[in-house]
Amino acid sequence: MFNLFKKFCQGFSKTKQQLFGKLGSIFHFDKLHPENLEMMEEALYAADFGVETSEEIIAQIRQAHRENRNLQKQDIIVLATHVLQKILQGSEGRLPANTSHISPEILYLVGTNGSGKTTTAAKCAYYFQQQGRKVIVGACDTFRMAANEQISIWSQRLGFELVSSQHGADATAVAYDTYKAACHRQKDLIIIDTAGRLHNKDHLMQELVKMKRVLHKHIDSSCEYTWLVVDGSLGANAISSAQQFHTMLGLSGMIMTKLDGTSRGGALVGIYRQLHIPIYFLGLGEQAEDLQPFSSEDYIRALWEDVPEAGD
Ligand SMILES: Nc1nc2c(ncn2[C@@H]2O[C@H](COP(=O)(O)OP(=O)(O)OP(=O)(O)O)[C@@H](O)[C@H]2O)c(=O)[nH]1
Ligand SMILES: [Mg+2]
Repeated sequence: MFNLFKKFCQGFSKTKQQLFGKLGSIFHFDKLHPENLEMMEEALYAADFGVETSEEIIAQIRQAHRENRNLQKQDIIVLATHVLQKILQGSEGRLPANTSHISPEILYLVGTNGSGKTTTAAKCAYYFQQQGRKVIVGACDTFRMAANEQISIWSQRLGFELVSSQHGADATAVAYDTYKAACHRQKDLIIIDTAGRLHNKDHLMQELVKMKRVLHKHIDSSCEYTWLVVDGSLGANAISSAQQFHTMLGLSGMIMTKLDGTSRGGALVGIYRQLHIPIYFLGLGEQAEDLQPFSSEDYIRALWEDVPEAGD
């Protein structure tokens, strides 16, 4: 658990540096200077928390300052933490163990080009195999030339089974073949990697609708998950595209990737606030083990607490 928290801290270090830098500047000799709160507000905007959340945090600080002229940094952190906890209530997605025995579960990973779907499909396969699940992956990005090779390298490296076809094949047919293979080989979790697409390209979105419709005839709806893989470094810019994916496909979850190395780690709050779709995992690096189950508590602490020393 502690290692997980450390990972969160490392992942969000850029966002945190930004917040802490400004938190220091609103104090002068341990006294809060309310006129400097604008700087703090700017830091919240820059970290991409969004207007509503940033304003809410600043309003809470102003109110608390009116009631107590002796506010300390720790008090500010507690206030911000409370605001974020309230917003992120219900945001943690948890995939239940598949005990239904009705059908294998299916997890569609969808999203815009380059958001991290293929890497995340591999990381998810690895994660769920470690959990004792019997996983098979469908290489349903038949559009991009190098897609098959990319996922097959991951499959060899991490030891998960893969169903693929040639470049240009019908993606739905590959998904169906994966389902058939899952039934034959008694797999209980199918992960479908899909080609990247822009949310406003209707014919490409329809391809996903068709894939889900065909598989839906065979897989119980309680076993279907459609997760949007969002590039977290895009910040709030990802919101409108996410909304469109949700309208077309009925998303049941999200994974935010590339949150390591971005200073826009607050975007997660803005995106959740807008969409209210549970977040299952965060991508905090390019390696298999860099997929972390989302914990709102660890996320908030990682933004506001000191980074533990390496080796702790
Ligand atoms: N730093 C970092 N890089 C990531 C993460 N997830 C994915 N990447 C990198 O992002 C790039 C794109 O990842 P892919 O998995 O190929 O993305 P994709 O959505 O499958 O791309 P398309 O299939 O072309 O739409 C790769 O270089 C990945 O290594 C992450 O959590 N952190
Ligand atoms: Mg891909």
